[in-house]
Formats: sequence, structure tokens, C-alpha cells
Amino acid sequence: MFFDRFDVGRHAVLLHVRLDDTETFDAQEFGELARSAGIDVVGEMLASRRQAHPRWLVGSGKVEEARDHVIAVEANLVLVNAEMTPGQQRNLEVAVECRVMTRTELILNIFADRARTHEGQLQVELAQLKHAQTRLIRGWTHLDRQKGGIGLRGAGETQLELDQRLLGERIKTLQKKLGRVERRRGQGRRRRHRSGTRTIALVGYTNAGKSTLFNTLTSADVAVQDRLFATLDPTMRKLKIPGVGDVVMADTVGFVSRLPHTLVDAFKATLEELKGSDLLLHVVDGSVLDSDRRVADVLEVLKEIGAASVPMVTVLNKSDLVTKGELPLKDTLRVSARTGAGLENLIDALGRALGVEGCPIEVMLPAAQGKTRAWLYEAGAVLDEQTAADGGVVLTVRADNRLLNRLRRTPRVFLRNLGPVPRISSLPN
Ligand SMILES: Nc1nc2c(ncn2[C@@H]2O[C@H](COP(=O)(O)OP(=O)(O)OP(=O)(O)O)[C@@H](O)[C@H]2O)c(=O)[nH]1
Ligand SMILES: [Mg+2]
Repeated sequence: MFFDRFDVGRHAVLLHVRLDDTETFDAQEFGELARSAGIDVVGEMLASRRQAHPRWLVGSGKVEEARDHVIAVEANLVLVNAEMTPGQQRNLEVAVECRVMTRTELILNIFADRARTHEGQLQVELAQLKHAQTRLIRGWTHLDRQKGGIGLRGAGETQLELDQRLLGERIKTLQKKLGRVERRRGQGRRRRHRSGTRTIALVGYTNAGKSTLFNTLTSADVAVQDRLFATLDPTMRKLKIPGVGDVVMADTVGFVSRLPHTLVDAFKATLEELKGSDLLLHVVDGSVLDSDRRVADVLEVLKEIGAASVPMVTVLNKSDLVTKGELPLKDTLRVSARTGAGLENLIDALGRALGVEGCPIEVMLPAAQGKTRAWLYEAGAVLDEQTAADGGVVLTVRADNRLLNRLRRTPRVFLRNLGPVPRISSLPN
């Protein structure tokens, strides 16, 4: 027997569940997630328990209270800020007489809504199916449209077995398709690697301002929105870093605390881009109170996908919203992607992280070395130029080792180390 589920409404009561006094509690973030999914939050409740109630997760008193609340505010959805077993979810749904959605399902929904590229859509569908697979029990199916028709069910196969089999087959097909996309992506990565192009990947919590910073730095126009998970699909653009030349910058999906595992799994390919990049630019929203916890969450996901060893530059964004003394994470670079404050220092820090030497070099070029002079300018490595008596030029150059080695290999070019001088950002172009 199959229950018909209630439709997903847009007016929700949030039910926060705290099972342990020590558990970190992110009521605000959950509300943001709901809002980002286009849901109106019409009510909010908190249930604290020592242990999960086997039947509804929360106790019977709370269930009744939730039902009254739903009726009173005319809600048609209960969003539970926790994970539940399929049985608990169904029982609660029956008791409160409206659809019940867990935190994981809410995030999956947001992702499904945001995915634009073929790859993104495949990844989201894979995550949804993997999630559904863990929740198929008798009398409870998320895949109503896949209920068996005549001829679909194998001999002796129950409805449940049929659902499991169809799910399994679809998952395999998706994984195959994703495999092809990943191989193409790998080719792109290898091509960049061969050509020596370096990549900087933006990472950070959702809504930290990664896309805004990306747009400002690369003059791109990736959609920026005050909602969670505005960006799902990776975008890449060229960026010139003085002394390094052109690098590729990648904007990707943001993180959130307790990112559902099915999602981390499905988005492995996207996240693996991070592992393959030369530098991570970790953008932290300096205007939120719990930025330390968010930083820890991001580092946790990076560890999980094997990107913990990639060099990282951390930057506090939204400095325009915070008075100086209040900024968290002391000694961290601070910028405002919105006003542009601090961006020169940031670019300088990226350059140094990519190996631009702290001390400039004096380069003596004979008159015939116009080509060398041109590529040094192209790489943004020239701080100063003087004409020498013999018609050649003397350049003051600050560059990474690759460029310096290229110079050292060029015939009739002489290099001389200079002492420390002010940073690029404070010198005229
Ligand atoms: N005041 C202020 N707001 C900013 C700044 N940078 C970004 N924002 C705002 O923060 C919100 C989120 O910005 P996004 O750039 O979309 O954030 P994101 O990190 O790309 O978010 P996801 O794509 O969801 O991971 C937007 O409303 C931006 O306008 C800043 O420096 N100052
Ligand atoms: Mg974004």
C-alpha cells in the first residue's frame, strides 16, 4: 500500500531539533536556506530532547504542538532542521498533515533549482537518486512517477524491489554519463597543466561573496545573489597577476555546514577541480558572527576531498560592513569585493603565493632584446625602466621563478639582485 504524500507548499514552519545540549545550532542558517529555496517562513519551533524519539524524532507533545502551529499559521510545509529516518518522516507527515522535508532534502531542492549546465544537472540528479535510494521503504516512495506499470515488474518482484532496481539502473546510467563529462574536464585540466597555465580556485562558504570577488577581479559577470548557493556550475576566467602573467581563476559552488554527503559525493568532479588547482583563494564573510565555525567547515570539506594540501590564501570579505576593530580572524587580509578596497593587496598576496619573489631584480637587456622586454611587460612584471648608455634598457622586474628562469636562459641578458623595495601595489604602473 502506498501513501500519497502531501504536496510541497511554500509556507513553512521551521522545526529546529536539538538532540544534544552541546550541538551547534544554526537556526539562522536554516532560515536562510529556506529563504534561498523561495520558501516563506511563517513559523518557527524548537524541540530539545536528549534522544531522538523513534516514532517522530521529536516527542508526542511537540508533534501536537507542531500540528496546532501548522494550522494556526496556515503552513503547508514543515522543514525539519535535522535528519530523520524515512519512518519518522512519514509518521510526522501523517501527524501534522502536511509535507515534511529534512535539511538534506531542502539543500537537494535548492541545488536542483540552481543547476544550469548539463554536468550540474547530472550531478544533482545523481545526488537526489542516491538520497532516494536510502529512503525507499514499503509504503513510502519518493519516485511516484516510477511506480511500476504492466510489464515493468519482473517475475516475483515486489514494488519495493522494482523501485530499487529502477533506481539502481538510473544511477548507473548517470554515473556513466558523468564519467564522460569528467574525462573531458580532465583533458581541459591537463591541457592547462601542459601549457603551464596556473589555476586559482575560489572556495568558501555560500554567500561569502566569491562570485562578486570573481567578477571584480576578472571583469566577468557571474550572477551574484543574496541567497545561498547562487553559483553551482564552475566558471573560469583569465586574470593577470603581476609577475606571473595570465592565470585562470575558477568560481565554484559554495559550502554550507553539514553539506549532505550525497551532494559531496555527486559533486566530487566539481570539487576535484579544487584539488587540481595551484592555489585556493578562501573567501570568508567578515560580517557574520560565526565566521570561525564557517572557516572550519570549509577546511573540513577540503580535507574530505583531498584538497587540504593545496596552498591557500584566506581573505576576509565585506570589510565595508564591519568597523575595523570588529573583524574576526586577526592578521587576515581584508577586502571588500563591493567597494574594491584592499584588492591590490590581495592581488599582491596571490602573486607571492604563486612564487613571485619578494625582492625585485634588475635586468639588463641589449637593444636587440625587444621580444624579452615585451613578454616581461605582458606578464606585468616590470616595475621600472631606464635607458642604458649603450641603447639597451635596464628593467626593474618582480616575477615568479618560472619567469626568472626563462630570463636566465635568454642569451645576453644580465640579472642583478636588488634589495627589498616597496610592494608592487604602491608603485606606479
Ligand atoms: N556589503 C558587501 N556585500 C557583498 C560583498 N561581496 C559580496 N557581497 C554580497 O553578498 C551576497 C553574496 O554574494 P555572492 O558573490 O553571490 O556570494 P557567493 O560566495 O558567490 O555565493 P554562492 O554562489 O551562493 O556560494 C550578494 O548579495 C553580494 O552583493 C562586499 O564586499 N560587501
Ligand atoms: Mg557564487
